[in-house]
Amino acid sequence: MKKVAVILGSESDLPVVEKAFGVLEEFGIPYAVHIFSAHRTPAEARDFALHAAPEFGVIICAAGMAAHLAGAIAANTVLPVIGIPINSGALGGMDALLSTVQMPSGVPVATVAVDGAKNAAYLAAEILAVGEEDLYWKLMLSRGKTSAEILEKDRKLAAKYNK
Ligand code: RP5
Repeated sequence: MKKVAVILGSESDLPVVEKAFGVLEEFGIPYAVHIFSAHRTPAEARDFALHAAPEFGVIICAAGMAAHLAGAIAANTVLPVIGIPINSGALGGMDALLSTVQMPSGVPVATVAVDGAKNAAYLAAEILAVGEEDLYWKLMLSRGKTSAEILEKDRKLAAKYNK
């Protein structure tokens, strides 16, 4: 299976991004983690994007504030890029959200919610599952488990309150 690359704009993004690692591990997806910055290490970020294929199948980029990392990576690869806008500044993540999501036509970044690290990992898994039947069924089972858990909570709440 191809690996997922997880790139942080700064080490300060790690506490949020770590939540993605657990999801990738749950589904047995190999991954590698790096810190590259669109502004502080632009040459290294570009070089990584240029050489990410064929080892990697999806690239997750997390950045806050003027969050250009996902766009800068997407500019240099046609691998799918998922952006996680990080809430790390005075504007509560709205700055990073708009910087990440508003890409020009032809260079997409699939942007998840502010601090949405888990969904970035789930989306990466779904992209890889297109060519990995085992992974596809692991994701299906996980969805079924989540539904069953919610239905059980509904049953308990209904038994307690709905007289
Ligand atoms: C962004 O600026 C990083 O992704 C981080 O979210 C934010 C602040 O970075 P540090 O100043 O904490 O390194 O580039």
